[in-house]
Amino acid sequence: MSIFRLTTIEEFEQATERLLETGQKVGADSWQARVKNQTPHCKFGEEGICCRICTMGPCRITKKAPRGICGCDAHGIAGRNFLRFTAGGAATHSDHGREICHTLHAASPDGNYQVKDPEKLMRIAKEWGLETEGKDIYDLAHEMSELALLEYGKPFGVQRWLSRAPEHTRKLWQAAELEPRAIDREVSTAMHMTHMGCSSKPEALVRQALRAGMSDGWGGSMCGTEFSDVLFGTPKAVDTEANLGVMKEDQVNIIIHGHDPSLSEMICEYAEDPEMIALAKSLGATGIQVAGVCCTSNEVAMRRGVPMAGNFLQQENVVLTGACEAIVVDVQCIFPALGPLSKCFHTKFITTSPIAQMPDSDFIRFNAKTAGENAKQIVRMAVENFVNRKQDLVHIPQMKQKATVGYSVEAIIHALDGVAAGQGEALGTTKPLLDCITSGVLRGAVAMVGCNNPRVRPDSAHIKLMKKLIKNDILVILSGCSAQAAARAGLMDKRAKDLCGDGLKRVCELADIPPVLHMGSCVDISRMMVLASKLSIDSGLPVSKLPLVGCAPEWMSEKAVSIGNYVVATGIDTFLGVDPQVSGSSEMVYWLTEGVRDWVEASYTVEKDIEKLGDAMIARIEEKRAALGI
Ligand code: MSK
Repeated sequence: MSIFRLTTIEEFEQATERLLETGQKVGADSWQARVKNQTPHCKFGEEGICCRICTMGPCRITKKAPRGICGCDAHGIAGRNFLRFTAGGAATHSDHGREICHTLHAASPDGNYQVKDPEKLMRIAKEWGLETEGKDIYDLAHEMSELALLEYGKPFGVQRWLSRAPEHTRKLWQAAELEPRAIDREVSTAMHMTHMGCSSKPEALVRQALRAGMSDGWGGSMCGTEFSDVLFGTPKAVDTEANLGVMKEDQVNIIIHGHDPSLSEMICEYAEDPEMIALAKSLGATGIQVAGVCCTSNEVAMRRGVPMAGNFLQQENVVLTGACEAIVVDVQCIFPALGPLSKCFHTKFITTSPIAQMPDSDFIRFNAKTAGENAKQIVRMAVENFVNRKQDLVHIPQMKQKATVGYSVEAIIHALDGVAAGQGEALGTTKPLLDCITSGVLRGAVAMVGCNNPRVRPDSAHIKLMKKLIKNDILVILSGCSAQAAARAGLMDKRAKDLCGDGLKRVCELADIPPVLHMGSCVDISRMMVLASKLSIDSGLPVSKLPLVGCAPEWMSEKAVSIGNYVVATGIDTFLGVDPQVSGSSEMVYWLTEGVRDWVEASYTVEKDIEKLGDAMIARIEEKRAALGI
């Protein structure tokens, strides 16, 4: 049996240093260099008190100039910026969800996409009150996709998915006017409210920020997750590997990066095509290796066990290995820097979506109808590029860890013996998990999500917190780049149970799970909302009373703020390691860290000292336990 140990942050950094040396040889730019050039950052921007909403400005708030030209103060400016930031994130996730609905609409028995989880489709259809008896599964898929697409623009009513939430939560939402109406409407309302001469009252801006976030997590993202499962299969536990060492020196390496599984699923299919493998062999490679970066990686790792090369701040590293034949991207979190960087190597930088078009890339427009042809063209392009590799630039850090991933809500319930689960009609019960929590075997759970951010030593906060939490018998569920940090370090190896407290270790052994569970990509935080709701319904306790908190220690994107807002709005206290750029307004700080608690029984905590952030989460979990008398 091989000896297990975690990969350290220092080892991550040494590998990066070595890759940056290659970069220097070929004159490549790097995010590390750009961070230096951009530091110090603009203080007004950091504090959220620069207004660029009309051309009378930009206006910046200082002691001498406490109001912008229109008279808006720091609170209104920071509030409007925060709401616009949220709207950007909600729009992005929700548009991803919309694309998935369109892919579902294009599904057919003999087309590019099939329905891989018909039971889940039936379950959702029943939830939505549709007659399923005797209906052709593809007719049902098309009907469901049309209904889902209507959720984006319906003139009346609130999101269908809200019916999944516990009654108590729904009442809070209703009372606080947080129920999202049409998904697109909440983004439009956010943009309207923040137009010059509209809202400047922090309370109103924060309320809409929560509602726009809700239209993402309980709207667009939920469409994205649920219908991706229908199309590509609901994840179940699967073994994979993580870190740059998953790339292979003797194979064609195709890196898929972005978020939408419609593209990556097809690339994976065609990379296994015997014709493509034969072509690769004829050109001197032994095969084709597909590996992922960011959330595209999470999607295909969860469903197919495709290895994970790295997370957000590793995206340049995959090119710097000199062994990347193509980096194929769809949408979101893609550095435009990949264009010029790829030009320093033989790498093809292939963009595929009209939403994310970048200079110095080969644009192969991908769509559901032509997906097969597009994917084949991309895979061929990568394979044919193998001969252009410059051998003297090739260096793949021999560093990887085993990981078991694929923990959808269904898979978690199944692993913890909550009966049915799997792919069946009913979700099963979370009672076994609740029993572990009530008895104190598990103290609680933390949902850790989010990105990397150069403001934090990459992945150090994620890994430090995870180690601390599992040692304290707290189960950690993960998504996005946070999940990849865990996998790269080795925390998703089942042997990481030895780093846990006795209680969690026992649960890991009995359920045969790793101590940190990969729930998917950033849209899949909707899975966490479903799980929290299920725990609340099964226990009869409000979500806010469960010993459960959220955390984003290294977040950076607009999507992360939208996520944070719907997690808080669902009643889950959320801990941030990076400031949300509102510190220039004491009123905004108040509303986010205290005021919203009156509406949703939860709020934000911001703490940049990671040790203290971990302590604060554990303390909050213990407080909740004490309040329940457990
Ligand atoms: S990819 S949003 S860096 S988690 Fe979803 Fe990672 Fe954050 Fe992008």
